[in-house]
Order: sequence, then structure tokens, then C-alpha cells
Amino acid sequence: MNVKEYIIEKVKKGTMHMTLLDPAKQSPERAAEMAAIVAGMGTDAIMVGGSTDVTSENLDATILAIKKKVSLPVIYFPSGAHALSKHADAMYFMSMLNSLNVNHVIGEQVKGAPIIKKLGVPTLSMGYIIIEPGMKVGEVGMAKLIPRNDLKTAAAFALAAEYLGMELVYLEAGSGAPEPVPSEMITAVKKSISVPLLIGGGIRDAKTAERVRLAGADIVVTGTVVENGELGEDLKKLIHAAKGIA
Ligand code: 1GP
Repeated sequence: MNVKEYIIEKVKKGTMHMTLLDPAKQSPERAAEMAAIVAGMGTDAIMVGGSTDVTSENLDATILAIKKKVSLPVIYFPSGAHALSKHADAMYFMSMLNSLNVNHVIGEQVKGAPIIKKLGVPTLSMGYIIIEPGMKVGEVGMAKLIPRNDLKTAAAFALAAEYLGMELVYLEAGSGAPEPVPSEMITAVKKSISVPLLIGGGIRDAKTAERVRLAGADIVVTGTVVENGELGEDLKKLIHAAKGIA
């Protein structure tokens, strides 16, 4: 499956929803069960990743288990070069653009690139931009968090990502954030770029997912709600609201 084409074609038609599963938070079998449930609810891809505790072992096992159960693209969302998997359909080759630590901007990427080439995993380049409060990923990544009211800086970072040739831009409030990226910021960033815009962090209900979609997100990412085992009707409503389907 060519994941890049899949994403480009999907976002032309409307907003996508992606489900993030952290391989360190449950068994591979449980991750696969969760993936099958969200696939049935209409999620468009499974992202696998986490800020801490991802190992080559739990990553490979989780991706393989998911791929056995669902036919959706499985995209690795890495936190560094320490764990890589040849089993993903694609991986984000990403730079945390507002990190103060050059290792997160380009160091891990230099370490990982030759390994990724050997493994033959297709890459999707992505500018990763951390917005307040940033949560764990902001801390671990030593991000100079973009203030929630600083729309201009967020838009400038996103545009810089596009001019650097990045295929995707991800605005991240941090997993478990009390509030997602503000709607005004999503709109401002969306206006400044032409590549697909991912929004994640703090999206836990249908109303919020709809607000994020209407503000201009091309791809709405949710992790915590699924990880918490909230896999019922509310999650289905969230996924449908993210995609704008009744
Ligand atoms: C993390 O933005 C994602 O990269 C998911 O955040 O866990 O808050 O849904 P949540």
C-alpha cells in the first residue's frame, strides 16, 4: 500500500481520523483488538508510537499483530532511532522543529536514516510542532513550546516545514492535554500551508473533534480515549465527528 497516495487521496475528499496506539501500553494482541474496533468505526489509519518505553520488540510485535487483524495502513510514529520496524506500511520521518535539542531536530534522523534505508520502510516527512502545554512529549523533546495565543509563530513554523519540503505538518498539544490546539491556531496554520495538517493531543469527545475538523484539520489524531478502553458508542461518535460523517 502506498500510504502517501492513500493520505493525499483521502484528504482531498475530507478530514481523516487516525488512531494512535502506544506499543508500551498494552499487549500486541490487545492493540490489535483495539485497532479492529476503531477500524470498524471508520478510523482511516493506525499510528503506532509513544514518547517513552517503545522498544524494537514491542514495536514489531504490535505492528505485526495489528496487521494480522486490520487492513488499514499502519504508520510508525517514532520518538527516536532506538526502535525501528520493517513491518510498518510507512513511518513518519519527522523533525521536532521547535525542540531546543538538536538531537530531536536532526540527530536521531541522521542515526535512523541508513537503518531505514536498509529496512526499506517508506517514509513520510513531517514537521512536528509542539504547542502548549506539550505534556510528556514537550518535556522529553525539550520543546520551546509555542504559546497557545501565538498564531503567527505556529503558522511560520508550519510554513518553514513546507518550504523545507516536508510532506506533512503535525501540531501537537501533547497526549492527554487538557485542551487541544486552539481552533484559531489550527485555522491560521491551515491557511499558511498547502500540505496536510495533523492535529493531536487532548481530543477526547465528538464535540471537540468536530471543532478541530471545522477549524481546518486534515487529519485528527486521538490516542488516550482509545488507550483508556473507551471503545463504545462515544468513540464511534468522535471518529464520525472528526470525519464529518453523520
Ligand atoms: C499524541 O496527539 C496524540 O501524539 C494523541 O493525543 O492521547 O491526547 O489523544 P491524545
